Amino acid sequence: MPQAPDHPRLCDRLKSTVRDLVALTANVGPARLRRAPGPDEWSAAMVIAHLADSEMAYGVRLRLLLTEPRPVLAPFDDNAWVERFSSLDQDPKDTLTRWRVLREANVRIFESLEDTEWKQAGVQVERGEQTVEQIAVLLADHDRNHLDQIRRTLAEGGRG
Ligand code: NI
Repeated sequence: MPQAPDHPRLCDRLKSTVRDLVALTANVGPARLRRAPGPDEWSAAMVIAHLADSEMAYGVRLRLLLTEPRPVLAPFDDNAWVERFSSLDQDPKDTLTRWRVLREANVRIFESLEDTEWKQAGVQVERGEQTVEQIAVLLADHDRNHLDQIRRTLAEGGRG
């Protein structure tokens, strides 16, 4: 069995990735954030929108897990969400602010949890059982993957 995650460390990871993304995009203008590296690839702005919308969806799951017995956790089509919603914010920095605020609210919930609450589970239609703890680990890993993606995208995007 994998080792149980260290909860305070997990909460620190969830806080640090937001700071890292703010730093990573601090000197990057909106046009460059919106530039996709290729025809079927996400721009940095689209990835940030994906992070913000995922935070909202996982925030709902988290709240259901903590207030209902074995809730059903509905899946969502992340590509369709990015296509439909990612261009609606005026400035990608507004999207980043949205992610930060949603993340801070979710971290406050994670930091408030009793040991037993971390183990509360629901059923994700596509993946089977999912616990509060798994959602926290998933978010932290998801952050890391998408921050790497943004780092690569901005490096490839080069000047301008
Ligand atoms: Ni993703």
